[in-house]
Amino acid sequence: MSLIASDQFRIVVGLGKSGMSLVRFLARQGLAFAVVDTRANPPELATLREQFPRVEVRCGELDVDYLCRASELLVSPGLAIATPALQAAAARGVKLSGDIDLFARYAKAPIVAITGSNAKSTVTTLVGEMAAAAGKKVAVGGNLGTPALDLLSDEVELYVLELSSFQLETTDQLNAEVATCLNISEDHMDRYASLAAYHLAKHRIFRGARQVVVNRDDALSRPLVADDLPCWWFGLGKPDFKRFGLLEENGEKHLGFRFDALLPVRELKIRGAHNQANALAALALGHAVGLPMAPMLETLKRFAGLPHRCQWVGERNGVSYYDDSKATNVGAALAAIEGLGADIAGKLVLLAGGDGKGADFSALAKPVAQFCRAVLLLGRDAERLAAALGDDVPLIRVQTLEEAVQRAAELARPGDAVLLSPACASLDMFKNFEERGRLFAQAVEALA
Ligand code: UMA
Ligand code: ADP
Repeated sequence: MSLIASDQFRIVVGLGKSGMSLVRFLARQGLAFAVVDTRANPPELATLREQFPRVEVRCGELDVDYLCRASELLVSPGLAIATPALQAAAARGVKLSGDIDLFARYAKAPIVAITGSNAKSTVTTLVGEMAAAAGKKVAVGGNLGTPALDLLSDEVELYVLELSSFQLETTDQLNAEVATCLNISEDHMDRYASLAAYHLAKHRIFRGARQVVVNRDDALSRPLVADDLPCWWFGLGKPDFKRFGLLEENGEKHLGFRFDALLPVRELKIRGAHNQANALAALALGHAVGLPMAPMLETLKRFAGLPHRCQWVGERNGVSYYDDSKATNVGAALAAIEGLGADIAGKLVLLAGGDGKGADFSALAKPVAQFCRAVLLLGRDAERLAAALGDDVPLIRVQTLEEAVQRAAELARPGDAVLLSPACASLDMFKNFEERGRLFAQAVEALA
């Protein structure tokens, strides 16, 4: 049989959440497609077979000749664009694309697009809640929650998307109304050859953007865009005409814009300097799409943060316990150690380790020495972490999270805080970061 590429035929690569949203979308549009996945039994296989029994599915190793039957491969974020079979198909003229690119082609309402190494979910949720408080019909999703294509609707007035570097790899033109890369620090170094390659993927978010929001305190967040593109800044320094920042009024620190104090930071429920930056970023994004200030500030006063992000989960014998299981990279753990460490009377007992994704942990050594009483190490990369942390602070190896919590409770003194902020992904020991956080909270609950 001759394998003729047809511009009518697409192949969805990957049958997880994104793949299934692609299937639903293509079926709705009446487009011809098939599905492949390298896994023998991808998670959505049963759902696909039940809901779309006529769609062809091939599982197992990717077959380049088969891929070349399509004019376009719609690649799930879990598979790197550098995968040899995908590159071989691309070399034979097949277009590589993804769900976000497709979303951008069909979305009719403006898009607020948010990426960054950390704070994406917090800022995305905040902007979504601000828009809803301002009375907009807003749809929020992407890497967080609902896959982007499932959000598409003619009713929607504003899309707020959290986008990962994985999703941006396959995104050609997003054409966001406003785009931001909140911050850049090392993450996913098991997928990217260098920080520069990761940075390049993230910055694809700015393609076709009409306005940008830039973090004044992180040079790597600054896009290469035309000088006359409207640009709003945020940062922990003083505000000015184009910049959201912090200012003192009546001896108190406030969120501010231009020359005005907007809200005392003590009225924020989310704590720490990094969360003040997040609040300012959300204000800048909301301002760019014309949200009024009053509902945005009301939202900031109400928002208590997302679970597993420096979340207070209990107190025992004068020691507070914080679940920061979402700290799956070094930058996030640094923010928690420095933010919480500076905020408490005592010291931190840190629980860290897991799948380090090839990261360099050395930046943790100094703040750990400054703020920690001890570190409990677990998971696959415990020894790599130990080597990076040195011997300024006692390092204790444990096998389970329960053991870590028990040892931490013995070591902590009143006024201290026990912080789960692993600087690593959870997948070597847990289903996901949520499960790791839940088990941590359960172990705290079980303490005498
Ligand atoms: N996989 C294969 N073979 C395939 C396809 C996938 O082995 O053919 C593996 C991948 O390597 C990966 C896993 O399967 O380990 C899942 O990949 P997927 O592309 O099927 O993932 P989805 O279920 O579609 O979920 C993805 C995002 N996951 C990833 O990018 C790994 C989800 O983000 C996102 O919520 C969802 O799309 C909807 O948009 C999760 C995530 O961990 C929360 N994201 C990373 C992060 O936040 O750090 C980027
Ligand atoms: P993401 O979706 O990018 O992973 P989250 O809002 O879920 O972002 O937060 C992930 C982790 O990053 C959490 O551990 C959180 O405490 C930490 N974090 C939140 N804001 C910041 C920030 N501005 N800089 C560094 N780390 C942050």
